[in-house]
Amino acid sequence: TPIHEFAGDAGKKTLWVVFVLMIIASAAFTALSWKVPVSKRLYHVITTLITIIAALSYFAMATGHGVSVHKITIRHQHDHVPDTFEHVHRQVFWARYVDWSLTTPLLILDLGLLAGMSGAHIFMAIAADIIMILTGLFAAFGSEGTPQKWGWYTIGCIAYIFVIWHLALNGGANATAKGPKLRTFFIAIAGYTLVLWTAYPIVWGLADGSRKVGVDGEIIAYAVLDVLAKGVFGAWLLITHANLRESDVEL
Ligand code: RET
Repeated sequence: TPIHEFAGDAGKKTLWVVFVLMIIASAAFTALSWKVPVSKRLYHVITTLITIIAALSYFAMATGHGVSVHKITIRHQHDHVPDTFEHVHRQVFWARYVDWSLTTPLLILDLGLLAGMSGAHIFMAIAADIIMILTGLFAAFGSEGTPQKWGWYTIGCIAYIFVIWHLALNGGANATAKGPKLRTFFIAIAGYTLVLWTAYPIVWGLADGSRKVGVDGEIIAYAVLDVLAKGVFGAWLLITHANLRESDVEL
């Protein structure tokens, strides 16, 4: 009989709570956009789209649609006795990867525009980011015990380093050119982003990757990160932008 690793009550409740929080954030960001002229609303539009996509993804996960059951067979090798097999059925929330493949490029766009990065640099960071998320998806569905599972994960981590590289070097240099106020803000919000984003592959490694953390633990950890990386990030960006002329984008 397989071991079942499924969401319990705590996990299911958490998914609904985050769905509601993302709806509230989307409404609040929309209301904030009405306080600035249309020409200054680009960050509002991008950031609201981020929380709307997250709300949809959380709705899919909470209703049981954005999830599939991954059947894992673990082979235990022994001396002198035949191999034994352990079967695990674990929920994998693929909706997260749909969410991340859309929202992380939008978050990079927010940061790239804020810093005043060139189109080419923003695009390179987004390209690396999409590779990071897609390889994470392949890793999540890769068979247990196969080298390619952690291989995909490793490629994802390398892609992540490229994302950081572009944002830190090119973003940092451009933000500096825009003046000390913008530089200080960019360093603060990009540093905040760096800390939060780096927690995702760690959670992935402990939960999806090595299955040391159960499904509820995984849901709760990502829930906290998502609220901070999308909701709190968005509020911080939009409120600061309203009072920081150097953050204006002309497009
Ligand atoms: C994966 C696994 C492969 C290696 C790496 C990962 C990084 C994921 C990140 C996700 C960020 C998500 C955010 C969501 C919305 O707020 C795909 C877990 C490096 C950085 C910010």
